[in-house]
Amino acid sequence: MAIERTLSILKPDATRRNLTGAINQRLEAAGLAIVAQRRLRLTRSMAEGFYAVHRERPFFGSLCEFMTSGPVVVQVLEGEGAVAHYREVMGATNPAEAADGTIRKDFAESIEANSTHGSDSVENAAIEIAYFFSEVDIVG
Ligand code: IDP
Ligand code: MG
Repeated sequence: MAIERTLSILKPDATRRNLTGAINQRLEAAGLAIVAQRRLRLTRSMAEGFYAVHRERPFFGSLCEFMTSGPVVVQVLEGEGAVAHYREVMGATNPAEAADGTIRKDFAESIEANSTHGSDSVENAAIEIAYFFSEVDIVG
């Protein structure tokens, strides 16, 4: 399998509960290297742009409100098959359906406040990484 990069976001419910270190420990233990990382507060337009694919969904407004409710940590993760691997490490979108030992099972508060974002394809990972990082910010 190829070395890939994926875009991760530690969401406001995670930063609010001081879970950045605990989640990062899971990532590194799973063989996902944090090759870029930045903490910021998303503006409404940044959140709407990032989640534009979901703009027709009923939860879009609430999701953007939540994503701007506190700081986030945006990260680039690198490793073997990192896109699919991180999706496995995160678990299902709804923590009630997430497998034991996954980040969302252990940390998520709800289907919306589910602690982490991970890109869903290599193609989207490249787009999402470029949304937050320049190539010079990523040190593998
Ligand atoms: P994913 O994060 O597992 O890829 P998506 O379907 O891409 O899930 O949804 C993006 C985000 O929107 C989720 O991580 C979650 O925060 C939120 N979300 C998804 N489905 C719902 C829902 O049914 N109600 C409220 N929020 C949702
Ligand atoms: Mg998604």
